[in-house]
Amino acid sequence: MTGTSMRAGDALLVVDVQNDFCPGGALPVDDGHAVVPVLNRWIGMAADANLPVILSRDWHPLDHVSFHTRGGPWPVHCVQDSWGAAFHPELRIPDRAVRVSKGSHFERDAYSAFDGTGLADWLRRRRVRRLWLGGLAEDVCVHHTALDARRHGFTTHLLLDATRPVFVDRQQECHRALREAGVLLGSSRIAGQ
Ligand code: VGL
Ligand code: ZN
Repeated sequence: MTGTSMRAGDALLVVDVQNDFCPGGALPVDDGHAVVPVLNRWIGMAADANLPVILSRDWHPLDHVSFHTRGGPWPVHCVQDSWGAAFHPELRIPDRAVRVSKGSHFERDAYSAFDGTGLADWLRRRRVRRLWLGGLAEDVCVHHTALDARRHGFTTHLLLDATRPVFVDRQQECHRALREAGVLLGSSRIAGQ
């Protein structure tokens, strides 16, 4: 397959490609930064075709309930306005990209970019029917975002070469759950890039 496979009705959703999820960050994903060049190609394709590009970010207040300091499962990460919460500096973000922040409630975590953000309604208003998805982390926020995308009725393609897991041993189980939910697993290569 050659050429772009993005078309009218498509959008690109880039999940949490933030410093804290890359090597050197507070909650690093192995090889997390490797998703950046792959996603940059997709961002370029979407922008060229005038299709929506959405970037979600984990955006926690200080003292968030998910932090170890509060008895939560994660080290302090993606604190609002910190270096760790910033998008990876090599991510080529178009001016018109839409940013979606999540996890900002003190007492409640949000793994999905759809959780409490209004994203599904916004996509529907833009006549989006199909989503191409990548980012970090594959087994946490990308996973929950992909499941929610299906729940909201979007055709959902997860780009496996544009995502990396925190826990590699959970990857197969995650893939199974996604397939059962109807998420299409592919790579940029077979998708035309
Ligand atoms: C994430 C752990 C905690 C993610 C967010 O973006 O995958 N993982 N908060
Ligand atoms: Zn978080």
